[in-house]
Amino acid sequence: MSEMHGGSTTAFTVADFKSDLKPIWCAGCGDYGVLTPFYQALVEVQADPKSTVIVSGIGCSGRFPYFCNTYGFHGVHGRAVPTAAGMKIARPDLRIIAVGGDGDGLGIGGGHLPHVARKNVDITYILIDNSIYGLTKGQSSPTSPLSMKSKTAPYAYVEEPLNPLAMFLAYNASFIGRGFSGKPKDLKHIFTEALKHKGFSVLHIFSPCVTMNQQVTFKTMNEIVKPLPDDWDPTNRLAGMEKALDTETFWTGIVYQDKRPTVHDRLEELEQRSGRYKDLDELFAKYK
Ligand SMILES: Cc1ncc(C[n+]2csc(CCOP(=O)(O)OP(=O)(O)O)c2C)c(N)n1
Ligand code: SF4
Ligand SMILES: [Mg+2]
Repeated sequence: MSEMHGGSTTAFTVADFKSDLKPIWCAGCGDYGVLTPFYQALVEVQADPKSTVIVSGIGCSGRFPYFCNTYGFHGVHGRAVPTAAGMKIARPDLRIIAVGGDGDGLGIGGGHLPHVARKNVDITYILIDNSIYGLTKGQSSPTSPLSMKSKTAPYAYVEEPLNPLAMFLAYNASFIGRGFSGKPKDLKHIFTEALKHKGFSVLHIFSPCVTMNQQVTFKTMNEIVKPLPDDWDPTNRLAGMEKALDTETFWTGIVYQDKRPTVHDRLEELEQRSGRYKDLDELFAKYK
């Protein structure tokens, strides 16, 4: 907790965001490299733990809320994003962050993303991608590369992987970042900017599973991941799509940002313009 000194409040530190529970991920799991810069970004934006909620789906990555000293909601598989969006609609005063895996967010939960993106609900979504179902011990996921072996594809995976970055650009999410848990400094910056963004910020984070996936590893990711050039223009969506479709290099950084009204802004504007039914009792009375 931050301390009061003569009426002034000291800043929140990383210690304020760490819960008493130590992460129980396998030694070397990429998710540690996501959690640490995530704490640091919460410090950067001085998120108030008392008005911050972390919502997760099911998976190893879904354990995130346990390790954060904020409010938390460990929901059901594939429903982190709609749960977070619903929370934001009900409580726009809260900072809501959704976290989940590639199976959670792109498999069972994949249908929710375009709608939260087009509504531009003011939440942040961290998609932690290890190209495998980690928690359930190694089934192929929607981002497992073609030919990758797994518990469910003992000879070779015969399906094409999804391209989350290209999907988020096609959905026109208003903030899109990509990062790698092997580059925590870059991740801290990406998380910080995403948390500052007003609207739907979505982050695709490569985070190798060292236990269940011997084919998408820190070594293979290190070889293919590269930061976007310094003069990158994040307002150019078409250029972002070109980078997203690059199969030789996985470009990381803030790929795209569009500062546009959120669904709340638009509803407020509509309410003011129409001047109607500010008083709900008045509306209900019409139907008595
Ligand atoms: C409705 C439903 N279907 C299936 C499961 C089983 N299940 C739990 S986690 C999971 C996949 C986890 O993979 P991912 O989302 O990539 O997270 P990771 O463990 O890799 O972080 C599955 C299939 C479930 N809990 N609920
Ligand atoms: S199974 Fe994989 S994703 Fe899950 S904790 Fe272990 S290394 Fe991490
Ligand atoms: Mg996974």
